[in-house]
Formats: sequence, structure tokens, C-alpha cells
Amino acid sequence: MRQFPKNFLWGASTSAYQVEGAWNEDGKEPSVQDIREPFPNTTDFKVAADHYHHYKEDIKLFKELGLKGYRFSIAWTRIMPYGKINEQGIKFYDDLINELIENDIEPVPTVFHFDLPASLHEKGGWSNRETIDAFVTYCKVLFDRFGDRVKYWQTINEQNMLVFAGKVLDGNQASWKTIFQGNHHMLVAQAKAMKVYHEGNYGGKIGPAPNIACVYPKSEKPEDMLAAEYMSAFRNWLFLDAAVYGVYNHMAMKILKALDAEPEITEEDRKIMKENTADFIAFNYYNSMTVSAAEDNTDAQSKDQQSGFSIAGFFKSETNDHLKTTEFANWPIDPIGLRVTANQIYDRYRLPLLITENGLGQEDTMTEDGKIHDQYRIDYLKAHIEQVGLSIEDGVEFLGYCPWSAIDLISTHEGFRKRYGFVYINRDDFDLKDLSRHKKDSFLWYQQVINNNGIGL
Ligand code: BGP
Repeated sequence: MRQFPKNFLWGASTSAYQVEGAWNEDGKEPSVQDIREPFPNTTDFKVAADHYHHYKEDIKLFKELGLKGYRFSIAWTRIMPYGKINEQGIKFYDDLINELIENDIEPVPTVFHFDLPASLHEKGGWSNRETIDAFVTYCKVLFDRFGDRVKYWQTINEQNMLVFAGKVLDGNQASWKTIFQGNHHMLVAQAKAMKVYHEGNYGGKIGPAPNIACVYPKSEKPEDMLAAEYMSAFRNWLFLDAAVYGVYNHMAMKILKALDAEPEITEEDRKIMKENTADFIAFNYYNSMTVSAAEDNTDAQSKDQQSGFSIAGFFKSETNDHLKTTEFANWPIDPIGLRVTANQIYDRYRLPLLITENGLGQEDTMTEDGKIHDQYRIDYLKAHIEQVGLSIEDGVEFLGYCPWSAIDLISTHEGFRKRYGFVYINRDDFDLKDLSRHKKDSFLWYQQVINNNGIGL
């Protein structure tokens, strides 16, 4: 019997390029996701769940589900294709936000979720300092146009995963040096966007949305504990210390130096980062990490955004023999890890937390009578929500919980067949069928959870 706060934001999440489709409509510029080769045997992002054309129907379902909040992302490529304001793109999100509000659903937008405009990518993407200004200009347009109705803004989705699994997420194959210079530009861009937001008195809150995972030492050896601290500093705190304290984490900086990837930081950058920080922390959680002290000399790049990686001389990713794993990609399933993670974040920063992603990607089957019996997803979410409740009892301040995903959409690199939604979309990777919407068992279950404000789960 867990107690959740009265105005707890029970939500669900999506991201623009994974759900919208309409990839070249109404003035939209292609993003890095549109111009790259799809992963083998997976669909491209041209149609996705066609949310762009079905958003009213989808919001009707969100209302029925009882959502208090909808976490989605805004496509930079619709709002400012080739650097110019596009009124048709603005209209789409205006309509979407208004429709949500009319249905008593809080809009919780992310400014940037893995879909950099192709024209900026061609000019070097984030490694080009000019992208900072392009981002800030874009953010100002968003705040001016939608700021009167949005209370919670997230800046950048999983900046840390863009860095560590960039190859999977946007085809980035650059050196560590270039990647961390780009990362630094993103941190500065985020700080500048927060400055614009705070100075503009738009009346809401703004924060980052990294992927945070607690890191366990493989054994009780002190060396393994130190390795866990190093990974956590590099994977987690580098990004949150910058967003919340406006500084670089010292242990992460040591690794950057060892990798010869220390970014060039101007005095002005330091000042901007220090003076402009987050109001709350949004974070995505799928699994925990486990590491040992790195005894070999090999760096290993993350194979996808939730997988571990290794840095020679600092830490080496290991399997955790105490945890079961997901069918897709073998990600560990660790609900208690969510409680550990939430407590660690709150302990360090004392800011309210919003979970913006957590969920189970699995192939679903529709039975002949049109039902989807996804008990496995219910089990996963139930176990994690229970731990959110326990974290609240521990004293962590939580704004809400937005599992991934509101409706089925395209996975970052495993296509449409890896489904996460409460709503089944009738299409396959290579057959668009009729794109009709169907409530899964998890929909009916989550509806009860929201209705009872988590009590009884
Ligand atoms: C996060 C991303 C999401 C989403 C999710 C699930 O890293 O922010 O965009 O895709 O992971 O991952 P996947 O789609 O690879 O299963």
C-alpha cells in the first residue's frame, strides 16, 4: 500500500521521431534520423505510429487511460527547418498542447530528443560551436510560443547516451575528443537555454533529462567499488553536476584527461554554466550497471544506450548474476536499482525528480479477438512503480512517473517489433496495415493504478 502525493504526475512518454511520422510534411526538414540507414531488418522513421495525423485520437485514449501528464518531444526540424521559423510546425505543437490541456493532461515537452536537423549535422553537428546558438534560438521560439501553457520543460533527452552510444543514436563515429567537445557545447547550450528561460519569466520549470543508472561493484573488493564510483561519475554525474551545479565532475574530468578528450572550455562557458542551472531533474531509468576494476587495456563502446561500456584503467562492465534480463538486448531488470538511483540523485542534488522513461520493450501478439495480453509489461511496471513508492517513503521528492511509452513506436535501433506502448498500433516493420489503435491489458491495468493513485497497484 504505497502512498503517492495527491498531485503526482502519472504520465507516459514518446519522442517526436519515434512516434510522429510525417517525416517530410508541412515544411519539416529531415533530421539525422531521417537521413541515416535504418538498422538491418527495421523500418525507417517515415510513418512511425503516424501520431502526427492521429494525435487527437491518441489524446482521447490518453484521457481514457487517465494520464495526468504526457511527455513528448518537439521536433526541431518542424519548428526551425534550415534555421527559419516554420508556422506550420508551430501549429502542430500548438494544437497538440491545446488538445492535451483541454483534456486535463499536462504537456511535458522535451526540446531535443536525438533528432538534430540534418543541415546542422552536415556542418559538424554538436562539435560545431555554432550549434549552440542555433539551439538557443530554437529554444527561445519554443518558450515564446508555448511557454504560457508549459510548466515543465526538459532540455536534452539522454545527452549522456548520445555521447556514449552516439553511433547507435545518431551515427556519430567521431573520436572521444570530438565527442566530448560536442558534449561540452551541449552543456553550454543547455545552460544558455535555461538562462533564456529564467530571464524570460515564463513561469514554469526547466531541467535536463539524462539516463541515470546506479552502478554496482562486481565484488566487495575496494578496487571494484572505486571502479563503480568512476563509472558513475563519468556516466551519470558529469551530466547532472553540469546541469545542477554548473561544474564538471572531478572524477569524470580525470577520465577525460586520460582519454585525451578534455574539452576546450572558455571562461565565458564556465560562467554561463555556473550561473544557469536546473529547477528539477527529469531522468530515464531502464537498468542498473555493474562494473569491476579494469584490468585490461581495452575501451569498449556501448553497443546501445542501456548497455555498459568500459574505459581502460577505470572500469569494466560486467554482468550482474543477481538480475534477470530483458528478451531484447539482454538489459538487466532491476526495480530496486531504480530506488537506489532515485535516492542517489536526490541525495546529491535535493531537487524534485521526474521519471521520464522506464518500460519494457517486447514483441506483443494480438489475439484473434483483438486483445493484447502483455502481463510481462504489467509485471515490469508494477515492480518499478512499487520502488518509486518506496523511494517516496525514503524521502525522495517525486513530481511524477512517465513510463515509456504511451503508444507503440519505433525503437531507437530495433524497429517497430520492439513494442513498449500501453496502446498497440496495428503495423509491422514492413507492413503499415491500418495503423489502428488497440488497448493492451497494460492499458487497463495502468488506468486502475492512476485511478487509485498507486494504492494497491
Ligand atoms: C531511451 C530513449 C528512447 C527509447 C528508449 C528505449 O534511451 O530515450 O528514445 O527508445 O531508450 O530504447 P530502445 O528504443 O532502444 O528499446
